[in-house]
Amino acid sequence: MPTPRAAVIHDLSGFGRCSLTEVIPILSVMGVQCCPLPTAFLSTHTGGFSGFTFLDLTEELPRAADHWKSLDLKFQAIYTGFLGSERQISIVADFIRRFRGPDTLVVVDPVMGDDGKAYQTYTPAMCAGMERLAKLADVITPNLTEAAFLLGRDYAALLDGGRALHDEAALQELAEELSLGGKRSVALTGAALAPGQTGAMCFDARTGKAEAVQTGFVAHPLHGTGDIFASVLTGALIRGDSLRDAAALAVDFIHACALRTVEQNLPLREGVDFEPLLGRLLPR
Ligand code: PXL
Repeated sequence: MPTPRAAVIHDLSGFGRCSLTEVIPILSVMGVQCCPLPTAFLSTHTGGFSGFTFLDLTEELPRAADHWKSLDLKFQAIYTGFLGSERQISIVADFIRRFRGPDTLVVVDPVMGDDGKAYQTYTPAMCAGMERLAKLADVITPNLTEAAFLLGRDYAALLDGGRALHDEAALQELAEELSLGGKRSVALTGAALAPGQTGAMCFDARTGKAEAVQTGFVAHPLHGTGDIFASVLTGALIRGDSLRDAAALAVDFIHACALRTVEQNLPLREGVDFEPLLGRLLPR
């Protein structure tokens, strides 16, 4: 079988593991050729660092897309993440429309924020645009903050003062609501069925069912775990895993990476120490 190919639209942050520095090794080890379209180059990610540089690559994206079209490139998957400007929303939407084939899997990770707040470089207009972009997806992977933004709800109200956090039925309902009436699958991250756990609530548009996958919660603010989740999920979906199995692989992998990061007392803003564990994702 030819090696499957994924176009990945995400930023390249030089230090502090996240986005393309996670997506490329993860997809590669899972047997997927990763073709990156960087949305911006940053010296570090924007969480926990100040003074980072930010090179907006908006102008480059349509030029690169035109070149790829002239080469008639085909992709088994298109996976989009952190965007660098409001204008990139329509550019990325165009990319999806131009390159989506009948069997192309479109994963939109609606990267916008965490802990109820938008990331430093995200404006309200970009967040509104992300909601439109996510309508093109087969699968979305929001965290709870991004779920609130996508639904236009207040984060605190969405969590119902914390009650919704450990309520399986409420999380199932939320994932289903995010599916827009079953039009897209949803892997809602940061969904915990009980204290001391974390994981994802998955609504599978193919089966119409919502099911949680859980692992132990490592109680530290770790960076870049959402990008690892979406990368492992995309790699596993490309090789034919179900949404539930793909999400289970992703949460177990992140749990193992988080544990070794915390055990070694590594600086949390540098992201999880995932490289030594990449072998766990090798095709079985
Ligand atoms: O992990 C999400 C992410 C991706 N890219 C950049 C970020 C963040 C989160 O802070 O700053 C540049």
